Amino acid sequence: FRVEAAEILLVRLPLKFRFETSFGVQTEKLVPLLVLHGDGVQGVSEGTMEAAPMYREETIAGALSLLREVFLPRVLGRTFANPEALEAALGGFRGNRMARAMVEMAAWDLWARTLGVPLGTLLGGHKREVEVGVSLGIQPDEAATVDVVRRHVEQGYRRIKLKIKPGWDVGPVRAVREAFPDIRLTVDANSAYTLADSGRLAALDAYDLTYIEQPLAWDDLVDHAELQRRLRTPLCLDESVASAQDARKGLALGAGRVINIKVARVGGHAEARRVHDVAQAFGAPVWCGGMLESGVGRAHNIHLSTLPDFTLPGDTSSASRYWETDVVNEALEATDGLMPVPQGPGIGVTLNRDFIAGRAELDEEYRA
Ligand code: OSB
Ligand code: MG
Repeated sequence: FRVEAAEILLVRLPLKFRFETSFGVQTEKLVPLLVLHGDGVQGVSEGTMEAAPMYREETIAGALSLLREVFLPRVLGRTFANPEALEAALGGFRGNRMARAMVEMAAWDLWARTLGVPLGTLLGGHKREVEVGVSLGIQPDEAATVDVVRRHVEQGYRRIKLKIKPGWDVGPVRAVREAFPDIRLTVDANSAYTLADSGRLAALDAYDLTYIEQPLAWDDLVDHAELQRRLRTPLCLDESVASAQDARKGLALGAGRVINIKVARVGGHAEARRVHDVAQAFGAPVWCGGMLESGVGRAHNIHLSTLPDFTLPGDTSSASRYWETDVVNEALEATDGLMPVPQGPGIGVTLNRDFIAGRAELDEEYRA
């Protein structure tokens, strides 16, 4: 495929719920989109970095500047045999995987549309629907937590993940477990603890959690391995895994027994598939994490989740939970905790150009 032109769009979407995590409170989402044009088709991707470097080190401003100055000039006007060849053209640069992933993921969509097949099929997946759960933010108190969990259990979500932080952990987990003895329950700390808190975290062993996600530092594997030795509950790595090599090191060290794969965090679909393959070789289950994506990133996540080792429910819940109006025309809605894989070519969704035009804070076009 040949990359003829590129568009960078930036849309601000109000979130339908207040999302509180150990990072702080989020009420809206800035969504950077990249469209690559070639051979009469277009491919689209979503950047999952945020305005400030809270989750990982990347930022929207940094990513857009890299796209304009470094990455797009290396792909515009060029022909690639496949998305891996494009990935290799950007492979000499360090870090900035979410920014590189914008180019790589748009290229996969473009390539799949060129071939007329769904992206999941091209990646090697077979599922027609994928199991999903929800990630629930920190609530004002335990009663509100039990309420919000009840609403989502009633909707059929197959796993409930509670955000925790020091001082907001054993209490809400105990309350939810007592109210729902049989649900698949997990917690996510987004790096809010240190090894000094291992006693507190070990107290969570009493609540039959499927895993504890990223309790320790975003760039750590060694302390996670020490913590895992002190806990019965499996640890799940999120922030700490930026590549298949990180996944290998983390699993070999015993830093965790489960991996949350976020496509953009690891640099795109090709690397995400390598992380999946490493985890599978270690016998470790993976699941697809979310970054409060619009329909574009959400559709990419659904397609990736069709690979066989995605055996735990992902974060890719219904788009209507997040947005009044999405940037894509198609609804991405789960029923009974099952999200259908959009079956058109590529990611199977199309941009709602009128809605985007009305809201775009940036709308730039680049040609070879
Ligand atoms: O750690 O999984 C995380 C959102 C922003 C940053 C980090 C995380 C999250 C989520 C959201 O948990 C999951 C979703 O998309 O619903
Ligand atoms: Mg997480």
